[in-house]
Amino acid sequence: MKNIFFIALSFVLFSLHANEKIEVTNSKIRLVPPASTATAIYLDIKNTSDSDIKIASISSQNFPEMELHEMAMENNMMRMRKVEFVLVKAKSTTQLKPGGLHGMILNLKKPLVKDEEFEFILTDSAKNNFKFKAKVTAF
Ligand SMILES: [Cu+2]
Repeated sequence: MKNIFFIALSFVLFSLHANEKIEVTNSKIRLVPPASTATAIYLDIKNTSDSDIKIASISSQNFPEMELHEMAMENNMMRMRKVEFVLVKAKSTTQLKPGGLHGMILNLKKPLVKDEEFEFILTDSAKNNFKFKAKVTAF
């Protein structure tokens, strides 16, 4: 019984610790016209740990269809394309920002409202989840 308690406790401590590896700042969802069915989310992902982290997905209960994207030149045109993961090196910050990497929200079911806040989850390649919030912002 005692052992089970310790296993449970160390699991809780481990998950709490795992959550501290990443700090999200500057998160914002781009406000788009009501007719738009897609938008982007931008954020800075800081990795405070000693090992590289691969962000494998971004998700939200409010937005069932999300992807990680990058902007890239293709036949002299800037195009978006899906990426398998976003690398955040040890003790470094990776920015998801306009013109570069971003989270894509597809198939919006209802128009976004300025200043509305939603919760998102970043999941790394080891299946650790990192929660953060982002507000709908006009820019
Ligand atoms: Cu995109």
